[in-house]
Amino acid sequence: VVLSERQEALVKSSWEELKENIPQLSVRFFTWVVEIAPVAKDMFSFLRNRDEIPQNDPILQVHGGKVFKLTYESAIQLREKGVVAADPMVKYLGSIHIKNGVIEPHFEVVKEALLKTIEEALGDKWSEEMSTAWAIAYDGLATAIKKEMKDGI
Ligand code: HEM
Ligand code: ISQ
Repeated sequence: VVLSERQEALVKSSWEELKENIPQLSVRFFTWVVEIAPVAKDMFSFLRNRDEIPQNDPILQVHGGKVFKLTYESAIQLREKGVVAADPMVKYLGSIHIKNGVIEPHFEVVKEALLKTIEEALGDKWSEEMSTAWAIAYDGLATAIKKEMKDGI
């Protein structure tokens, strides 16, 4: 088993809480990405040529929210099938990230930022075990996307 029932439950319960706050969460998520890897700023159209992370940019909020939601859905897939399927969404994400100049090492940056954002958002409800569960879900999704990036479209 890649993800235990208990780990899946931890991701599910925390997602229920996180999803109530996607706009703020997305802003924090991007803030962490830029803090960890300042060069990443120039990759995103809505961050380029700006001094600060925009607090009310709908694209930023939707894209940020999608990363959380897709990671959550990957936890369920990993629990059920042990692998994240190369569905049309994963294929699309492979091509969009290639186009935007994303390379493999960037995935570690986004992973770290995602985990920090979750830790900060959950406060007392956060645990090491929960963080590990999200990390496994993210790695499964990242592996699927990176494979599409490598294989090309
Ligand atoms: C765009 C998800 C990793 C950089 C997007 C979009 C989604 C997404 C949903 C929007 C696509 C669209 O509808 O146009 C994910 C997921 C990731 C991931 C689920 C990991 C599991 C990364 C990494 C980087 C990155 C590692 C590198 C820093 C970008 C950029 C865009 C993008 C530059 C285009 C944003 C723009 O419109 O300017 N990503 N992403 N992503 N992502 Fe990611
Ligand atoms: C990567 N791709 C899309 C959106 C994102 C938001 C925050 C951090 C990384 C991201």
